[in-house]
Amino acid sequence: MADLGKLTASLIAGHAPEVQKLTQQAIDEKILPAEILENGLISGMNIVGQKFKNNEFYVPEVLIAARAMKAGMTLLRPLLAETGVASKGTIVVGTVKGDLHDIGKNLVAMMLEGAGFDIIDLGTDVTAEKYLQIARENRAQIVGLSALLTTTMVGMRQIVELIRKEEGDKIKIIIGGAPVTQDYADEIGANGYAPDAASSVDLVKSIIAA
Ligand code: B1M
Repeated sequence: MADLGKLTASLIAGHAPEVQKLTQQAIDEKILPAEILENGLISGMNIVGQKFKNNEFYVPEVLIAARAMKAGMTLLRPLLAETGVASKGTIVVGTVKGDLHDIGKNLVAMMLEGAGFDIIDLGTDVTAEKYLQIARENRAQIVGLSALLTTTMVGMRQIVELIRKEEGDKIKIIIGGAPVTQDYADEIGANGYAPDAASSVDLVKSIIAA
């Protein structure tokens, strides 16, 4: 009998093969894909996020848990698409133009995916036009900008300006990265700032719920 609690525990421990095995077992036992996702995988990622916030987990543990999450998601994704499980929203993420740092952005993307959002990751060195084009094409609710350099962080203002000019407040913009602050987010008119990957999930949920 599949045990979703065990699946959650294996995800937190970062055991990708075990997560894959338990996910398959749950599928074979006809547990609904949405239930496996919510009560097996997302519940685990939520705990990983909490532990990361509390400094009980560091970057490597989070990356290993995210890899385990991916192992389960590979099996679930086609079934979720088939059963028409509604996505919680689409988010375009990327590191801004001129900036190649992606470890933090990847963590944010993984946490958001772990929370049930569809993520389109544009990678690094992303222009304002690209964020806008891809967000439009995919009807994204939120665009997430990451910057690690003081020299590239300033480019966030131009991205906010372009999206506001073209789409008004229809597409929400969140920002983050080591040099970024809430004050800076307010100054350039972004909809929110998150200091870390776990907080980005709370931020996105609050924006979507508003
Ligand atoms: Co670079 N680098 N780096 N670097 N690098 C820093 C950022 C730096 C602070 C190091 C230093 O001098 N002490 C410094 C920036 C100084 C400044 O501008 N104030 C710096 C520099 C100068 C440079 C180069 C210019 C060096 C050179 O070539 N002379 C160069 C620039 C290249 C470029 O981007 N064009 C460069 C290159 C590199 C590497 C390629 C070697 C490598 C990047 C590898 C990669 O990412 N694939 C690298 C690294 C690894 C770092 C440090 C050591 C670590 C960054 C990191 O991954 N942290 C960094 C020093 C440091 O921070 N200790 C440094 C871990 C990561 C989990 O944290 O990215 O902050 P972070 O993400 C967090 C939060 O910020 C937040 O959540 C994440 C998880 O909790 N967050 C978001 C991030 N994005 C978010 C988006 C959100 C919400 C939250 O919403 C959308």
